[in-house]
Amino acid sequence: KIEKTWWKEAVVYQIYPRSFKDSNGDGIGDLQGIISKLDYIKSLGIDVVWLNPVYSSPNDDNGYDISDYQNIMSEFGTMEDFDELLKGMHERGIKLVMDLVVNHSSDEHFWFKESRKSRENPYRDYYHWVNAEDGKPAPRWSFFDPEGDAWKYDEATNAYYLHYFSQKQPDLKWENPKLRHEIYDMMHYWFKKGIDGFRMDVITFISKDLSYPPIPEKYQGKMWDYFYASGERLHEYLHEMNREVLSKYDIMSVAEGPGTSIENVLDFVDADRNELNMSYHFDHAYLGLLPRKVAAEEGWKLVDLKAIFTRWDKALAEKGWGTIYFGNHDQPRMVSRWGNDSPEWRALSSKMLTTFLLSMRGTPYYYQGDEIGMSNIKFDTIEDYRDIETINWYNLTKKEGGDLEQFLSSHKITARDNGRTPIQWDNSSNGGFSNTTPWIKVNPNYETVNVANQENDPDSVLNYFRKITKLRKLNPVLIYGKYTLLDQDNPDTYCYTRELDDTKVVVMLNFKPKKALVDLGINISKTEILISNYNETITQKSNGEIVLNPFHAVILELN
Ligand code: ISL
Ligand code: CA
Repeated sequence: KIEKTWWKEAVVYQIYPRSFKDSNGDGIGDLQGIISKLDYIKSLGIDVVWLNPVYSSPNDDNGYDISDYQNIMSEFGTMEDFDELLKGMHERGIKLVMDLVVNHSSDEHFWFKESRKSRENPYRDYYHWVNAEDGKPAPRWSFFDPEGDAWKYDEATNAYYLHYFSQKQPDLKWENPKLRHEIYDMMHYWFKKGIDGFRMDVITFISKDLSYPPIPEKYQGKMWDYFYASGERLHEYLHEMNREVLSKYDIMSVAEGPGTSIENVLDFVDADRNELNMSYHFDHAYLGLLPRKVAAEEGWKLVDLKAIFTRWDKALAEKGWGTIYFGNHDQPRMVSRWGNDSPEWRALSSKMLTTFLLSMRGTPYYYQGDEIGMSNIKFDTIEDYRDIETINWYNLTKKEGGDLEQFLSSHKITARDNGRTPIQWDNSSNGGFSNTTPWIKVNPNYETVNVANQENDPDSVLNYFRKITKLRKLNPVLIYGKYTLLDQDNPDTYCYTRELDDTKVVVMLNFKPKKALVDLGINISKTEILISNYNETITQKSNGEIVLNPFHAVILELN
Protein backbone atom coordinates (compact mmCIF):
# COMPACT_ATOMS: atom_id res chain seq x y z
CA LYS A 1 0.00 0.00 0.00
CA ILE A 2 2.82 2.38 0.89
CA GLU A 3 4.62 3.62 -2.17
CA LYS A 4 8.39 3.08 -2.06
CA THR A 5 10.70 6.07 -2.40
CA TRP A 6 14.36 6.74 -1.62
CA TRP A 7 13.63 9.21 1.16
CA LYS A 8 11.53 6.66 3.03
CA GLU A 9 14.43 4.23 2.93
CA ALA A 10 17.08 6.79 3.85
CA VAL A 11 18.80 7.39 7.14
CA VAL A 12 19.36 11.12 7.54
CA TYR A 13 22.45 12.33 9.38
CA GLN A 14 22.32 15.90 10.59
CA ILE A 15 25.42 18.08 10.52
CA TYR A 16 25.62 21.25 12.58
CA PRO A 17 28.55 22.85 10.74
CA ARG A 18 29.62 25.22 13.50
CA SER A 19 30.47 22.25 15.71
CA PHE A 20 31.51 19.55 13.28
CA LYS A 21 35.14 20.25 12.35
CA ASP A 22 37.24 23.41 12.18
CA SER A 23 39.70 23.36 9.28
CA ASN A 24 41.38 26.74 9.61
CA GLY A 25 42.00 27.28 13.29
CA ASP A 26 39.43 29.97 14.16
CA GLY A 27 37.52 27.74 16.56
CA ILE A 28 34.48 27.52 14.29
CA GLY A 29 33.52 24.47 12.28
CA ASP A 30 33.38 25.04 8.52
CA LEU A 31 32.73 23.49 5.12
CA GLN A 32 36.33 22.39 4.55
CA GLY A 33 36.11 20.71 7.92
CA ILE A 34 33.12 18.68 6.73
CA ILE A 35 34.91 17.91 3.45
CA SER A 36 37.86 16.51 5.41
CA LYS A 37 35.47 14.08 7.12
CA LEU A 38 33.49 12.87 4.12
CA ASP A 39 34.93 9.38 4.25
CA TYR A 40 33.96 9.16 7.91
CA ILE A 41 30.42 10.31 7.08
CA LYS A 42 30.22 7.74 4.32
CA SER A 43 31.46 5.03 6.67
CA LEU A 44 28.41 5.52 8.88
CA GLY A 45 26.16 3.99 6.25
CA ILE A 46 23.85 6.98 6.14
CA ASP A 47 22.17 8.14 2.94
CA VAL A 48 21.32 11.80 3.36
CA VAL A 49 23.00 14.68 5.15
CA TRP A 50 20.85 17.49 6.48
CA LEU A 51 23.08 20.52 6.82
CA ASN A 52 22.03 23.30 9.19
CA PRO A 53 22.10 26.81 7.65
CA VAL A 54 25.37 27.77 5.98
CA TYR A 55 24.11 30.98 4.37
CA SER A 56 25.45 34.50 5.06
CA SER A 57 24.35 35.51 8.51
CA PRO A 58 25.27 37.83 11.36
CA ASN A 59 24.67 34.79 13.58
CA ASP A 60 22.27 36.21 16.10
CA ASP A 61 20.74 32.72 16.09
CA ASN A 62 23.61 30.65 14.64
CA GLY A 63 22.68 30.99 11.00
CA TYR A 64 18.90 30.95 11.40
CA ASP A 65 19.04 34.67 10.69
CA ILE A 66 19.96 34.83 7.03
CA SER A 67 21.23 38.01 5.39
CA ASP A 68 21.84 36.49 1.95
CA TYR A 69 20.18 33.27 0.84
CA GLN A 70 22.49 32.77 -2.11
CA ASN A 71 25.82 33.15 -0.41
CA ILE A 72 27.86 31.20 2.11
CA MET A 73 28.56 32.49 5.62
CA SER A 74 32.14 33.76 5.56
CA GLU A 75 32.99 31.85 8.75
CA PHE A 76 32.04 28.63 7.00
CA GLY A 77 33.83 29.22 3.70
CA THR A 78 32.92 30.14 0.14
CA MET A 79 30.55 29.01 -2.57
CA GLU A 80 33.49 27.08 -4.09
CA ASP A 81 33.77 25.17 -0.82
CA PHE A 82 30.06 24.46 -0.93
CA ASP A 83 30.26 23.16 -4.50
CA GLU A 84 33.17 20.96 -3.49
CA LEU A 85 31.19 19.61 -0.54
CA LEU A 86 28.16 18.81 -2.67
CA LYS A 87 30.33 17.10 -5.27
CA GLY A 88 32.17 15.14 -2.59
CA MET A 89 28.90 13.90 -1.17
CA HIS A 90 27.42 12.96 -4.51
CA GLU A 91 30.59 11.09 -5.47
CA ARG A 92 30.07 9.01 -2.36
CA GLY A 93 26.39 8.43 -3.01
CA ILE A 94 25.25 10.74 -0.20
CA LYS A 95 22.44 13.20 -0.78
CA LEU A 96 22.49 16.72 0.63
CA VAL A 97 19.50 18.41 2.18
CA MET A 98 19.78 22.09 3.10
CA ASP A 99 17.93 24.15 5.67
CA LEU A 100 15.31 26.51 4.27
CA VAL A 101 14.68 29.39 6.68
CA VAL A 102 11.94 31.51 5.18
CA ASN A 103 9.54 32.33 7.96
CA HIS A 104 11.96 35.13 8.73
CA SER A 105 15.19 36.63 7.46
CA SER A 106 17.93 38.56 9.21
CA ASP A 107 17.31 42.25 9.84
CA GLU A 108 20.58 42.64 7.92
CA HIS A 109 19.06 41.18 4.77
CA PHE A 110 18.86 43.71 1.94
CA TRP A 111 15.07 43.31 1.89
CA PHE A 112 14.70 44.34 5.50
CA LYS A 113 17.23 47.15 5.31
CA GLU A 114 15.14 48.57 2.48
CA SER A 115 11.84 47.74 4.11
CA ARG A 116 12.52 49.70 7.27
CA LYS A 117 13.68 52.82 5.39
CA SER A 118 10.27 54.25 4.57
CA ARG A 119 6.63 53.32 4.43
CA GLU A 120 6.73 53.70 0.65
CA ASN A 121 9.78 51.57 0.06
CA PRO A 122 9.22 48.86 -2.60
CA TYR A 123 10.28 46.25 -0.03
CA ARG A 124 7.98 47.55 2.70
CA ASP A 125 5.54 44.76 2.04
CA TYR A 126 8.14 42.01 2.41
CA TYR A 127 7.65 42.15 6.19
CA HIS A 128 4.84 42.64 8.69
CA TRP A 129 4.58 46.31 9.66
CA VAL A 130 1.89 48.03 11.71
CA ASN A 131 1.96 51.81 11.91
CA ALA A 132 2.26 53.05 15.46
CA GLU A 133 -0.50 55.64 15.12
CA ASP A 134 -2.91 52.71 14.67
CA GLY A 135 -1.90 51.44 18.10
CA LYS A 136 0.16 48.43 19.02
CA PRO A 137 -1.47 45.27 17.68
CA ALA A 138 -2.65 42.42 19.88
CA PRO A 139 0.15 40.65 21.72
CA ARG A 140 2.24 38.01 20.04
CA TRP A 141 4.82 35.99 21.89
CA SER A 142 8.42 35.86 20.69
CA PHE A 143 10.64 32.88 21.28
CA PHE A 144 13.84 34.90 21.57
CA ASP A 145 12.88 38.48 22.48
CA PRO A 146 14.30 39.82 25.76
CA GLU A 147 10.75 40.81 26.74
CA GLY A 148 9.06 37.90 25.00
CA ASP A 149 7.33 40.49 22.79
CA ALA A 150 7.09 39.73 19.06
CA TRP A 151 6.27 43.33 18.10
CA LYS A 152 9.31 45.58 17.93
CA TYR A 153 8.94 49.33 17.59
CA ASP A 154 11.13 50.83 14.87
CA GLU A 155 11.70 54.55 15.05
CA ALA A 156 12.65 55.14 11.42
CA THR A 157 9.06 54.80 10.25
CA ASN A 158 7.22 54.94 13.57
CA ALA A 159 5.94 51.39 13.16
CA TYR A 160 6.10 47.93 14.69
CA TYR A 161 7.47 44.89 12.92
CA LEU A 162 6.69 41.30 13.75
CA HIS A 163 9.38 38.85 14.87
CA TYR A 164 8.38 35.46 16.23
CA PHE A 165 12.05 34.83 17.00
CA SER A 166 14.74 37.39 17.86
CA GLN A 167 14.54 41.11 17.08
CA LYS A 168 17.10 40.38 14.40
CA GLN A 169 14.76 37.83 12.77
CA PRO A 170 11.85 39.82 11.29
CA ASP A 171 9.05 37.64 9.87
CA LEU A 172 8.64 37.62 6.12
CA LYS A 173 5.26 38.49 4.68
CA TRP A 174 4.15 35.48 2.68
CA GLU A 175 0.91 37.24 1.86
CA ASN A 176 2.96 39.23 -0.65
CA PRO A 177 3.22 37.19 -3.88
CA LYS A 178 6.40 39.02 -4.85
CA LEU A 179 8.11 37.76 -1.72
CA ARG A 180 6.90 34.25 -2.38
CA HIS A 181 8.33 34.28 -5.85
CA GLU A 182 11.67 35.61 -4.64
CA ILE A 183 11.79 32.60 -2.35
CA TYR A 184 10.83 30.17 -5.09
CA ASP A 185 13.56 31.60 -7.32
CA MET A 186 16.06 31.15 -4.54
CA MET A 187 14.96 27.52 -4.08
CA HIS A 188 15.40 26.91 -7.81
CA TYR A 189 18.93 28.29 -7.53
CA TRP A 190 19.87 25.63 -4.98
CA PHE A 191 18.07 22.81 -6.74
CA LYS A 192 19.82 23.70 -9.98
CA LYS A 193 23.10 23.34 -8.14
CA GLY A 194 21.96 19.82 -7.42
CA ILE A 195 20.94 19.74 -3.78
CA ASP A 196 18.54 16.98 -2.85
CA GLY A 197 16.01 18.65 -0.64
CA PHE A 198 15.09 21.10 2.07
CA ARG A 199 14.37 20.87 5.75
CA MET A 200 11.97 23.76 6.22
CA ASP A 201 12.43 25.79 9.36
CA VAL A 202 9.16 26.60 11.21
CA ILE A 203 7.43 26.39 7.86
CA THR A 204 4.15 25.90 9.73
CA PHE A 205 4.31 29.54 10.87
CA ILE A 206 4.45 31.32 7.51
CA SER A 207 0.78 32.27 7.08
CA LYS A 208 -0.49 35.19 9.13
CA ASP A 209 -3.79 37.00 9.49
CA LEU A 210 -2.93 40.54 8.42
CA SER A 211 -5.51 42.01 10.78
CA TYR A 212 -3.30 40.61 13.58
CA PRO A 213 -6.28 39.79 15.80
CA PRO A 214 -6.08 38.80 19.46
CA ILE A 215 -5.28 35.13 19.88
CA PRO A 216 -8.57 33.24 19.45
CA GLU A 217 -10.18 31.57 22.44
CA LYS A 218 -9.44 28.03 21.28
CA TYR A 219 -5.69 28.63 21.38
CA GLN A 220 -5.64 30.28 24.80
CA GLY A 221 -3.55 28.40 27.30
CA LYS A 222 -2.01 26.19 24.63
CA MET A 223 1.49 26.51 23.33
CA TRP A 224 1.90 29.36 20.87
CA ASP A 225 3.06 26.84 18.27
CA TYR A 226 -0.53 25.77 17.64
CA PHE A 227 -1.79 29.25 16.99
CA TYR A 228 1.23 30.17 14.87
CA ALA A 229 0.73 27.04 12.79
CA SER A 230 -2.94 27.78 12.17
CA GLY A 231 -2.58 30.44 9.48
CA GLU A 232 -5.43 30.23 7.01
CA ARG A 233 -3.33 30.34 3.87
CA LEU A 234 -0.56 27.97 5.00
CA HIS A 235 -1.61 25.10 2.77
CA GLU A 236 -2.24 27.37 -0.16
CA TYR A 237 1.40 28.52 0.08
CA LEU A 238 2.80 25.02 0.48
CA HIS A 239 0.75 23.85 -2.42
CA GLU A 240 1.98 26.70 -4.54
CA MET A 241 5.58 26.03 -3.50
CA ASN A 242 5.15 22.42 -4.47
CA ARG A 243 3.70 23.31 -7.85
CA GLU A 244 6.24 26.04 -8.65
CA VAL A 245 9.36 24.39 -7.27
CA LEU A 246 9.37 21.07 -5.43
CA SER A 247 7.46 19.06 -8.03
CA LYS A 248 10.08 19.86 -10.65
CA TYR A 249 12.89 17.92 -8.98
CA ASP A 250 13.55 14.50 -7.47
CA ILE A 251 14.08 15.86 -4.00
CA MET A 252 12.76 15.44 -0.47
CA SER A 253 11.09 17.99 1.73
CA VAL A 254 10.56 17.89 5.46
CA ALA A 255 8.77 20.43 7.57
CA GLU A 256 9.99 21.37 10.95
CA GLY A 257 6.47 21.11 12.21
CA PRO A 258 5.85 22.87 15.50
CA GLY A 259 2.09 22.99 15.93
CA THR A 260 1.50 19.86 13.87
CA SER A 261 -0.54 17.15 15.49
CA ILE A 262 -1.84 13.75 14.57
CA GLU A 263 -5.07 15.49 13.55
CA ASN A 264 -3.53 17.84 11.00
CA VAL A 265 -0.28 16.22 9.87
CA LEU A 266 -1.81 14.57 6.82
CA ASP A 267 -2.69 17.99 5.47
CA PHE A 268 1.06 18.44 5.02
CA VAL A 269 2.29 15.00 4.04
CA ASP A 270 -0.51 13.11 2.31
CA ALA A 271 1.12 12.61 -1.10
CA ASP A 272 -2.18 13.28 -2.87
CA ARG A 273 -2.19 16.83 -1.54
CA ASN A 274 1.10 17.75 -3.27
CA GLU A 275 2.66 19.68 -0.45
CA LEU A 276 5.56 18.15 1.52
CA ASN A 277 6.99 14.66 2.05
CA MET A 278 7.54 14.59 5.79
CA SER A 279 7.15 16.68 8.91
CA TYR A 280 8.60 16.38 12.37
CA HIS A 281 6.64 17.08 15.51
CA PHE A 282 7.57 18.05 19.06
CA ASP A 283 5.24 15.90 21.14
CA HIS A 284 8.01 13.88 22.76
CA ALA A 285 10.45 16.78 22.80
CA TYR A 286 8.20 18.61 25.27
CA LEU A 287 7.60 15.57 27.47
CA GLY A 288 8.39 16.34 31.11
CA LEU A 289 9.17 19.98 30.42
CA LEU A 290 7.56 23.07 31.91
CA PRO A 291 7.69 26.49 30.22
CA ARG A 292 11.20 27.78 29.45
CA LYS A 293 12.38 24.17 29.43
CA VAL A 294 12.38 23.81 33.16
CA ALA A 295 12.38 20.10 33.88
CA ALA A 296 9.28 18.84 35.68
CA GLU A 297 10.11 17.31 39.02
CA GLU A 298 8.35 14.07 38.21
CA GLY A 299 10.40 13.68 35.02
CA TRP A 300 8.88 11.83 32.07
CA LYS A 301 7.27 8.44 31.77
CA LEU A 302 8.11 5.76 29.26
CA VAL A 303 4.44 4.87 28.80
CA ASP A 304 3.85 8.43 27.59
CA LEU A 305 6.76 8.23 25.19
CA LYS A 306 5.43 4.95 23.81
CA ALA A 307 1.95 6.40 23.45
CA ILE A 308 3.26 9.38 21.48
CA PHE A 309 5.25 7.33 18.98
CA THR A 310 2.43 4.83 18.68
CA ARG A 311 -0.26 7.35 17.88
CA TRP A 312 1.99 9.10 15.36
CA ASP A 313 2.67 5.78 13.67
CA LYS A 314 -1.04 5.18 13.44
CA ALA A 315 -1.73 8.63 12.03
CA LEU A 316 0.65 7.92 9.17
CA ALA A 317 0.08 4.21 8.69
CA GLU A 318 -2.00 4.48 5.53
CA LYS A 319 -0.94 7.80 4.06
CA GLY A 320 1.99 10.13 4.34
CA TRP A 321 5.21 9.16 6.03
CA GLY A 322 6.72 9.85 9.43
CA THR A 323 10.01 10.93 10.91
CA ILE A 324 11.79 9.56 13.94
CA TYR A 325 14.28 11.55 16.00
CA PHE A 326 15.57 12.23 19.47
CA GLY A 327 18.50 14.55 18.89
CA ASN A 328 18.98 17.66 16.83
CA HIS A 329 20.54 21.09 17.27
CA ASP A 330 17.49 22.27 19.26
CA GLN A 331 17.56 19.34 21.65
CA PRO A 332 19.85 18.19 24.42
CA ARG A 333 21.91 15.05 23.80
CA MET A 334 19.65 12.05 23.39
CA VAL A 335 21.58 9.89 25.83
CA SER A 336 21.25 12.50 28.57
CA ARG A 337 17.58 13.18 27.90
CA TRP A 338 16.23 9.68 27.16
CA GLY A 339 18.96 7.30 28.29
CA ASN A 340 21.53 7.50 31.04
CA ASP A 341 24.80 9.36 30.58
CA SER A 342 26.67 8.06 33.62
CA PRO A 343 29.93 6.34 32.63
CA GLU A 344 28.38 2.99 33.50
CA TRP A 345 25.40 3.25 31.15
CA ARG A 346 26.29 5.88 28.57
CA ALA A 347 27.41 3.50 25.82
CA LEU A 348 24.78 0.84 26.44
CA SER A 349 21.89 3.25 26.61
CA SER A 350 23.14 5.14 23.53
CA LYS A 351 23.03 1.87 21.60
CA MET A 352 19.57 1.13 22.96
CA LEU A 353 18.23 4.51 21.81
CA THR A 354 19.93 4.07 18.43
CA THR A 355 18.19 0.72 18.10
CA PHE A 356 14.87 2.44 18.65
CA LEU A 357 15.53 5.20 16.10
CA LEU A 358 16.64 2.74 13.43
CA SER A 359 13.87 0.19 13.93
CA MET A 360 10.78 2.36 13.88
CA ARG A 361 8.63 3.09 10.88
CA GLY A 362 9.49 6.54 9.53
CA THR A 363 12.68 8.13 8.29
CA PRO A 364 15.28 8.35 11.08
CA TYR A 365 16.94 11.74 11.59
CA TYR A 366 20.14 11.05 13.45
CA TYR A 367 22.16 13.89 14.97
CA GLN A 368 25.93 14.27 14.70
CA GLY A 369 27.80 13.01 17.75
CA ASP A 370 25.03 10.66 18.83
CA GLU A 371 26.87 7.96 16.89
CA ILE A 372 29.62 8.09 19.52
CA GLY A 373 27.24 8.60 22.42
CA MET A 374 28.10 12.23 23.13
CA SER A 375 26.38 13.52 26.27
CA ASN A 376 25.23 16.84 27.72
CA ILE A 377 27.99 19.18 28.81
CA LYS A 378 25.90 20.53 31.73
CA PHE A 379 27.26 24.05 32.07
CA ASP A 380 27.40 25.40 35.62
CA THR A 381 27.17 29.09 34.77
CA ILE A 382 25.21 31.20 32.32
CA GLU A 383 28.51 32.61 30.98
CA ASP A 384 29.28 29.29 29.29
CA TYR A 385 26.08 29.37 27.23
CA ARG A 386 26.09 30.74 23.70
CA ASP A 387 22.44 30.11 22.78
CA ILE A 388 20.16 33.13 22.52
CA GLU A 389 17.24 31.03 23.80
CA THR A 390 18.88 30.07 27.09
CA ILE A 391 20.41 33.50 27.67
CA ASN A 392 17.10 35.29 27.07
CA TRP A 393 15.09 33.01 29.32
CA TYR A 394 17.74 33.28 32.01
CA ASN A 395 17.54 37.07 31.90
CA LEU A 396 13.75 37.00 31.91
CA THR A 397 13.72 34.67 34.89
CA LYS A 398 16.21 36.92 36.65
CA LYS A 399 14.15 40.04 35.97
CA GLU A 400 11.05 38.37 37.35
CA GLY A 401 12.94 37.31 40.46
CA GLY A 402 12.43 33.67 39.47
CA ASP A 403 14.39 30.66 40.62
CA LEU A 404 17.71 30.92 38.76
CA GLU A 405 19.17 27.89 40.43
CA GLN A 406 16.29 25.75 39.24
CA PHE A 407 16.62 27.28 35.78
CA LEU A 408 20.32 26.44 35.54
CA SER A 409 19.94 22.95 36.90
CA SER A 410 17.10 22.24 34.46
CA HIS A 411 19.05 23.53 31.53
CA LYS A 412 21.82 21.07 32.28
CA ILE A 413 19.24 18.58 31.07
CA THR A 414 17.35 20.58 28.47
CA ALA A 415 19.39 23.43 26.94
CA ARG A 416 20.07 23.42 23.22
CA ASP A 417 23.79 24.12 23.72
CA ASN A 418 24.16 20.62 25.16
CA GLY A 419 23.73 19.33 21.64
CA ARG A 420 25.93 21.99 20.09
CA THR A 421 29.32 21.27 21.67
CA PRO A 422 32.08 20.29 19.22
CA ILE A 423 32.37 16.77 17.87
CA GLN A 424 34.94 14.81 19.79
CA TRP A 425 37.27 13.41 17.15
CA ASP A 426 40.15 12.23 19.34
CA ASN A 427 41.83 12.85 22.67
CA SER A 428 44.11 15.67 21.52
CA SER A 429 43.41 19.19 22.81
CA ASN A 430 39.90 20.48 22.01
CA GLY A 431 38.95 16.94 21.14
CA GLY A 432 40.60 17.27 17.74
CA PHE A 433 37.84 19.65 16.67
CA SER A 434 40.12 22.66 16.36
CA ASN A 435 43.67 23.67 17.18
CA THR A 436 42.38 26.72 19.01
CA THR A 437 39.77 27.43 21.69
CA PRO A 438 36.39 26.61 20.11
CA TRP A 439 33.39 28.97 20.02
CA ILE A 440 31.74 26.85 22.69
CA LYS A 441 33.40 24.55 25.21
CA VAL A 442 34.25 20.97 24.36
CA ASN A 443 32.74 18.36 26.64
CA PRO A 444 35.59 17.35 28.98
CA ASN A 445 34.71 13.69 28.48
CA TYR A 446 36.34 13.95 25.04
CA GLU A 447 39.40 12.25 26.48
CA THR A 448 37.53 8.96 26.61
CA VAL A 449 34.48 9.58 24.42
CA ASN A 450 35.80 10.24 20.93
CA VAL A 451 35.70 8.90 17.40
CA ALA A 452 39.31 7.69 17.32
CA ASN A 453 38.81 5.55 20.41
CA GLN A 454 35.72 3.97 18.98
CA GLU A 455 36.99 3.32 15.46
CA ASN A 456 38.90 0.20 16.45
CA ASP A 457 36.61 -1.11 19.13
CA PRO A 458 34.14 -3.55 17.56
CA ASP A 459 31.78 -3.02 20.51
CA SER A 460 31.78 0.77 20.36
CA VAL A 461 28.68 2.90 20.01
CA LEU A 462 30.08 4.04 16.68
CA ASN A 463 30.43 0.55 15.26
CA TYR A 464 27.00 -0.35 16.59
CA PHE A 465 25.55 2.53 14.59
CA ARG A 466 27.35 1.32 11.47
CA LYS A 467 26.02 -2.15 12.03
CA ILE A 468 22.43 -1.05 12.43
CA THR A 469 22.37 1.29 9.43
CA LYS A 470 23.47 -1.74 7.40
CA LEU A 471 20.87 -3.94 9.06
CA ARG A 472 18.09 -1.53 8.21
CA LYS A 473 19.21 -1.44 4.61
CA LEU A 474 19.22 -5.24 4.36
CA ASN A 475 15.83 -5.68 6.03
CA PRO A 476 12.95 -3.85 4.36
CA VAL A 477 10.76 -4.96 7.26
CA LEU A 478 12.57 -2.38 9.39
CA ILE A 479 11.65 0.32 6.91
CA TYR A 480 8.18 -0.51 5.64
CA GLY A 481 6.96 -3.12 8.10
CA LYS A 482 3.77 -2.56 10.04
CA TYR A 483 4.37 -1.48 13.64
CA THR A 484 2.51 -3.00 16.59
CA LEU A 485 3.16 -1.99 20.19
CA LEU A 486 3.36 -4.85 22.70
CA ASP A 487 3.01 -4.79 26.47
CA GLN A 488 2.00 -1.13 26.38
CA ASP A 489 1.68 -0.57 30.12
CA ASN A 490 5.11 -1.89 30.99
CA PRO A 491 6.76 1.16 32.63
CA ASP A 492 10.33 0.06 31.90
CA THR A 493 10.40 -1.54 28.49
CA TYR A 494 9.39 -0.61 24.97
CA CYS A 495 8.59 -3.64 22.79
CA TYR A 496 7.02 -3.84 19.36
CA THR A 497 6.85 -5.95 16.27
CA ARG A 498 7.43 -4.97 12.68
CA GLU A 499 5.84 -7.06 9.95
CA LEU A 500 6.21 -7.12 6.20
CA ASP A 501 4.88 -9.92 4.01
CA ASP A 502 6.01 -13.08 5.84
CA THR A 503 8.80 -11.44 7.78
CA LYS A 504 8.24 -10.50 11.38
CA VAL A 505 10.70 -9.04 13.83
CA VAL A 506 10.33 -8.09 17.44
CA VAL A 507 12.19 -5.19 19.00
CA MET A 508 12.76 -5.26 22.76
CA LEU A 509 14.19 -2.24 24.53
CA ASN A 510 14.83 -1.78 28.22
CA PHE A 511 14.86 1.93 29.08
CA LYS A 512 15.95 1.40 32.67
CA PRO A 513 19.29 0.69 34.42
CA LYS A 514 17.97 -2.53 35.95
CA LYS A 515 16.84 -5.90 34.72
CA ALA A 516 13.33 -6.14 33.35
CA LEU A 517 10.92 -8.94 32.53
CA VAL A 518 8.69 -8.90 29.50
CA ASP A 519 5.96 -11.29 28.58
CA LEU A 520 5.24 -11.02 24.88
CA GLY A 521 3.79 -14.45 24.20
CA ILE A 522 6.75 -15.34 22.00
CA ASN A 523 8.87 -18.45 22.09
CA ILE A 524 12.38 -17.21 21.45
CA SER A 525 13.91 -20.63 20.88
CA LYS A 526 12.84 -20.35 17.26
CA THR A 527 14.26 -16.90 16.71
CA GLU A 528 17.42 -15.35 15.43
CA ILE A 529 19.09 -12.28 16.96
CA LEU A 530 19.56 -9.66 14.26
CA ILE A 531 21.30 -7.22 16.54
CA SER A 532 21.82 -6.70 20.26
CA ASN A 533 23.83 -4.40 22.50
CA TYR A 534 24.80 -7.38 24.71
CA ASN A 535 26.94 -10.26 23.50
CA GLU A 536 25.20 -12.95 25.52
CA THR A 537 22.08 -14.73 24.32
CA ILE A 538 18.81 -13.78 25.94
CA THR A 539 17.04 -16.02 28.41
CA GLN A 540 13.42 -16.95 28.57
CA LYS A 541 11.99 -18.33 31.79
CA SER A 542 9.77 -21.39 31.82
CA ASN A 543 6.71 -19.16 32.31
CA GLY A 544 7.55 -17.42 29.05
CA GLU A 545 8.96 -14.22 30.48
CA ILE A 546 12.01 -12.84 28.73
CA VAL A 547 14.79 -11.34 30.84
CA LEU A 548 16.19 -8.07 29.58
CA ASN A 549 19.42 -6.68 30.98
CA PRO A 550 19.78 -3.01 31.94
CA PHE A 551 19.33 -0.89 28.78
CA HIS A 552 19.14 -4.05 26.75
CA ALA A 553 18.24 -3.65 23.09
CA VAL A 554 17.60 -6.61 20.89
CA ILE A 555 15.94 -7.24 17.57
CA LEU A 556 14.81 -10.80 16.94
CA GLU A 557 13.58 -12.29 13.74
CA LEU A 558 10.65 -14.60 14.36
CA ASN A 559 10.57 -17.55 12.05
O1 ISL B 1 14.18 25.08 19.92
C1 ISL B 1 13.01 24.99 20.20
C2 ISL B 1 12.71 24.39 21.37
O2 ISL B 1 13.67 24.95 22.13
C3 ISL B 1 11.93 25.47 19.43
O3 ISL B 1 11.06 26.25 20.11
C4 ISL B 1 12.51 26.18 18.24
O4 ISL B 1 12.80 27.48 18.55
C5 ISL B 1 11.50 26.13 17.17
O5 ISL B 1 11.20 24.79 16.97
C6 ISL B 1 12.05 26.69 15.90
O6 ISL B 1 13.30 26.13 15.61
C7 ISL B 1 13.90 26.51 14.43
O7 ISL B 1 13.81 27.89 14.19
C8 ISL B 1 14.50 28.74 15.10
C9 ISL B 1 15.94 28.28 15.34
O8 ISL B 1 16.48 28.96 16.45
C10 ISL B 1 16.04 26.80 15.58
O9 ISL B 1 17.37 26.42 15.71
C11 ISL B 1 15.36 26.13 14.44
O10 ISL B 1 15.49 24.74 14.44
C12 ISL B 1 14.48 30.10 14.50
O11 ISL B 1 14.88 30.04 13.16
CA1 CA C 1 36.90 27.47 10.90
